[in-house]
Amino acid sequence: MSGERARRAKIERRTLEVSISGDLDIDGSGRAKVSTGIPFFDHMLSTLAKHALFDLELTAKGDLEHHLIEEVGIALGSAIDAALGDRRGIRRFGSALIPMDESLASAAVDLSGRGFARLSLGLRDSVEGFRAEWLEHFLRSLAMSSRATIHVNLVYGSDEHHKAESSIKALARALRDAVSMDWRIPGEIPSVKGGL
Ligand SMILES: [Mn+2]
Repeated sequence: MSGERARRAKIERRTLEVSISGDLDIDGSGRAKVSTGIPFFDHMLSTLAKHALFDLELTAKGDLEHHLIEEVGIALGSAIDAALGDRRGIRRFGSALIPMDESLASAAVDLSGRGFARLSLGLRDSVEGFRAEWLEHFLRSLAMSSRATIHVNLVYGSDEHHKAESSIKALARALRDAVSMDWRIPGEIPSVKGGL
């Protein structure tokens, strides 16, 4: 339940290097239609939407994969920020501990209004052609532009695919809680400062 305002935002970002468009509904049910031209990145974005219960449509084209990943992070984070509006009545915090086979990852989110990321994903090799450092780069861009404090840590794991996927699932599940409306405080800003 989100009150009267639909918590949706258009995704629109064009630079000389990339072109990104789409739609985000943070009160969705996890339906994703994602096309970035990078199969493993599509898999991670769809997984994020699925477990955060975001409806996400996103198409991205660009010159270099590195540019694309960074700009998608910025575009999606900006859409989350826009969909959240003034952040009244949200739960604000979320955390999760998620396994995937031998891998275990933890995530904690504070929709604080301050972009910050502390990431330790333990990725060493590329996954399906997706470079190890790209996932952290994406998450850092997402944290900054969504104005969220995001901590993601791999507790342990050995399969690179599982390490990445458990990390994204943990973040998704934490985000799902953090963006949810808290029925006990309708219309209230969950901060003693009075603003997020
Ligand atoms: Mn997978």
